[in-house]
Amino acid sequence: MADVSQKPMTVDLDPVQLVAADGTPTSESRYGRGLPPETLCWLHEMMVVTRELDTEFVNLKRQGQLALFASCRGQEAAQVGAAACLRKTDWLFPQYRELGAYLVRGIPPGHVGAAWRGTWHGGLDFTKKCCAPMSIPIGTQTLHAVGAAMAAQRLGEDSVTVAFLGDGATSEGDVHEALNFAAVFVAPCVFYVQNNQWAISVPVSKQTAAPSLAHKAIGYGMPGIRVDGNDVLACYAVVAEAAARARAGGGPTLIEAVTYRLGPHTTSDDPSRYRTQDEVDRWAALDPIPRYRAYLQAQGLWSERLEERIAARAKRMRAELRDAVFDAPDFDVDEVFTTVYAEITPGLQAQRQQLLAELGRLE
Ligand SMILES: Cc1ncc(C[n+]2csc(CCOP(=O)(O)OP(=O)(O)O)c2C)c(N)n1
Ligand SMILES: [Mg+2]
Repeated sequence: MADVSQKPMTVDLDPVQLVAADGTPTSESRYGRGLPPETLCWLHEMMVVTRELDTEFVNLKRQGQLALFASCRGQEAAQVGAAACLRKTDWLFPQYRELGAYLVRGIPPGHVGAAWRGTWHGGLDFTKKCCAPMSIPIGTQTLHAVGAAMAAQRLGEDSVTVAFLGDGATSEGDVHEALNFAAVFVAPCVFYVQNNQWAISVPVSKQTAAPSLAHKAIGYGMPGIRVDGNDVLACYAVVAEAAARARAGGGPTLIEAVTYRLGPHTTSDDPSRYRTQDEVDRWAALDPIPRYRAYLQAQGLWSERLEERIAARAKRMRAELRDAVFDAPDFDVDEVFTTVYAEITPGLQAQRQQLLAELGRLE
């Protein structure tokens, strides 16, 4: 067994916070805020662009152009901060709500649109940017992240993997297996739980009897840490620390980013049926974007010109997304069969023949 006496066995319930809700720096001294000014401004840009595109995705769904969309409104800091501190060669294993992380990775919004439009590849293009396709089956991506981390370890690479999961996902058996494997095999993997307080209509209080989701780390023998998920600098710092530990052979970390899903679960959901407007208003007052803008202002880094440049970029990207979705070609249904294995299996070939016959397309 691993030498458990060396493992940190406590988790602080107070989330790490570097910037308070009013935009002033906190007294937190374990983590630095000293990023270069251009990085500090870029974090703001990525959060604003994420929110703007998120709104465009919702509009496109309302226009019948997408099958569904899961908004990340309110979680921009948690996603942008976590993705921004990583190397481009570190693999991301998202759930499905991680628009901010995809954009930081440089995944074209049109590719995300293709996934939500329900075309066959469902985000397969993401892999070109070291990002796994979205995982609709909750928690399964954590096993993939651990497997990929163990592969990197065996190949002698120094990349890390980051599994994005939700508070609800922590109740899945798959996530237990992933956490245990990662800890026992010292896998270079970061588990990044965005605790947005809800799993569809189930509150986080119904997910665990532990003091917090981060406390589960103790049972697995890995560090657990809570971070203010609406504070982009805190998320950046905490994930950077965990990634550095993993890269140096120190094994996995379980991070709980405490945040809130300001929108519905998906475009098919009506959250007013299970949560109060009071609650939403309380969290809306903690919105990560105005908070960080106030911080940049106080640091002398914010200007009208910066905001205009960001707004222009967001407008351009919204137009690009609309064009990509409206001009998307219809995919050939045959690709459902021809892209699964290098050589099609007899069972799939039979199904393919049947479908092509029904479509009158058999040569
Ligand atoms: C294995 C599995 N079980 C159930 C579902 C149905 N389902 C879809 S989303 C969801 C809630 C997930 O909540 P959470 O992990 O907190 O992520 P969030 O949606 O809040 O980002 C559930 C249960 C699913 N997709 N996969
Ligand atoms: Mg959730």
